[in-house]
Amino acid sequence: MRHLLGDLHRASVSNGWVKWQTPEMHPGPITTQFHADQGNVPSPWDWRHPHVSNMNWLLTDYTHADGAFAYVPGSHQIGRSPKSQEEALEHAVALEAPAGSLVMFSGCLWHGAFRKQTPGLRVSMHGLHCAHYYLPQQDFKGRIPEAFYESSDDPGYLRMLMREDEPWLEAELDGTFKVPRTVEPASAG
Ligand SMILES: O=C(O)CCC(=O)C(=O)O
Ligand SMILES: [Fe+2]
Repeated sequence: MRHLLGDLHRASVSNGWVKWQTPEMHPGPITTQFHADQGNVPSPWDWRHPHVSNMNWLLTDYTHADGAFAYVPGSHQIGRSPKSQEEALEHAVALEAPAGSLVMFSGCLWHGAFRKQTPGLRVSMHGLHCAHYYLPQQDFKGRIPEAFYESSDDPGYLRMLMREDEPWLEAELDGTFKVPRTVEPASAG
């Protein structure tokens, strides 16, 4: 994540994905539609400096038939989202990897998932991280129990991910109003 986003970055969202056999009524070869995770940022993007980056921790084996992550090699350098599903599907490949693998990718990469043709579950944990200037999807600050930090091998890094070192968006800190002002309050003289 430091390589992709720089030393200072934040956790945006952390969630678990559970997929089961794709029902016959679902059309086409794809379940998760092709997208880039920073697709809500206007393009063109500087692919050398992604706004977000993702990690998928695979808890079951990924094969094409098991509904693997699908991605377009080299698409992270195009600098925009796919214009259509077909544009991405034409060049998409399956990411096949055993359970326990950690898949890391830039927010510029075009990706989705192939339909799951087999019974059973596909299970993964996804952790989207974002640049320090980007609004995270979840507000972790002040919500993580201290014991969690104490049990971490790298509590400083975890605190940074959770924005514990960031002073903004607090109405008050040490009795002082923290929101930046353009006009001095009357009481200041
Ligand atoms: O595995 C999938 O279904 C897609 C994952 C994805 O889009 C993501 O983690 O951002
Ligand atoms: Fe995604």
